Order: sequence, then structure tokens, then C-alpha cells
Amino acid sequence: MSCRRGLWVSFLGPFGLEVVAASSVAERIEWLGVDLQHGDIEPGDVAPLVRATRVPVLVRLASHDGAHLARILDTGAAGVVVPGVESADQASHLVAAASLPPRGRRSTGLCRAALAPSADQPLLLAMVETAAGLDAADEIAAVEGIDGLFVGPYDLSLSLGEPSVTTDRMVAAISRVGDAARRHGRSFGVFSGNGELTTRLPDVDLLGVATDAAALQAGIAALFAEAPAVVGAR
Ligand code: 3PY
Ligand code: MG
Repeated sequence: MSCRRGLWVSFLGPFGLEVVAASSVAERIEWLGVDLQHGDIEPGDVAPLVRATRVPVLVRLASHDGAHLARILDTGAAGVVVPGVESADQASHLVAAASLPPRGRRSTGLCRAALAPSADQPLLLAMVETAAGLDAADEIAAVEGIDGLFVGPYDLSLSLGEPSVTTDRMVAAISRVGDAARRHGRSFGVFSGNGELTTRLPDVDLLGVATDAAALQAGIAALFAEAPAVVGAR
């Protein structure tokens, strides 16, 4: 898979996604990461966001709860990104929650995903973002049904006691996760949000380029930096 660039969404609603889709660089945004762990989006907001966009939506869950995971897959999202996975046991529990029998115990029922069934199975991506997760990256990737590893460098840097996401030790740790994913034929993703980190990353399949909040702040900062302080003063 070539690198696909994504926008991390923490507060935009359906109209906000339409505004994004009308931007001059819309074709560069190849997936959306809708964040239920942090930010202002609630589980009930997910289906309207999935409806409002043409690009695949990966939803970052709030927890490992199986019922929460299954409800989000019911929206027809392209996949889920599960925070803080630290062992093969946790990964197996997630696979069971995400898969219909016989592999798992996900139930079927009337839901948006059932109305428009897709040929593609939803993706299950395990986030590696702690020292324990880093040590277990290989065993997590080995679990059948885990489609990829996705690094959260900000939590990982806290867990490793690193002062920033761009230190040599961080780049080495992220590469280690990528190697584990590749060894087991899984996808590899990283949320970056940092230009310097992006240039130092190994090959990734999914790159979280920026958040909606950072994009809004950057846009406002750029536009207001150019605006004259006093307009039309007499
Ligand atoms: C992290 O960097 O910890 C993240 O969860 C990014 O979304
Ligand atoms: Mg995190």
C-alpha cells in the first residue's frame, strides 16, 4: 500500500467535512480519522460523519470495550483504531469483538453497515503508544485479525520519557513498530502532526498529517498575520 494521508477529526461536523472536501487540496486527504478518545465528537456523531464524506473513515475508539467497538462498526466506518493496545491478549479480545462468528462474537442486526454491506472487511488497527505496547508490538501484529499497527507518538514519547516526538530514540521506536507490522504482513500507520517527524519516518501506509484543530489554528494564524491591525481608521 502506498502512503495514504489522513486528516484527524476531533470536532468537525458533517458541514465541516463538506468544507474540507471543497478545499483546494481535498484530493490529498485520502482518509479521515474520527477521534472518540479525545476532542468533542460523540459516538452518535459518527454515522453522520461517515455519510458526509467520500473518503474512508477510521474511527479511533474511546476504549477497548467490545460493545463500543461493535456499535462503531455498525455505522459503516471503514475501520477502527484502538488506543493503547499492549498485549496479544488485548488484541485477541479486540479481534473477537470486531469479527462475526465463527472467528469472533460480533452480533449481526439492522444497522447502517448492514444496509450497505461492503466487500471490504472493516480494518482493525491496534495503536502502539506505550512502552509496554512497544515491547509487545511483534506479538500484537502476529494476532490473526489485526490488520495493522498504528503508532501514537505523543503518548509513546510520554511513556518512554522522551522530551519530544522527534528524538532519535522515538524515530527508532516507531521504526521498530513498523518492522513488527511488516514482519507479519500488516499495515503500518503513524499519526504525525509534526513536519519534522514526518520527514524522519520510515515508509508508512497511513500517515495522520494533522488534526482539524491544528489546521484551523494554522489557517487563522496565517490569515490574521496578514490582516492590517487598523482598517479604515480616520
Ligand atoms: C498519540 O500520539 O498518542 C496519539 O494518540 C495520536 O493520535
Ligand atoms: Mg494517544
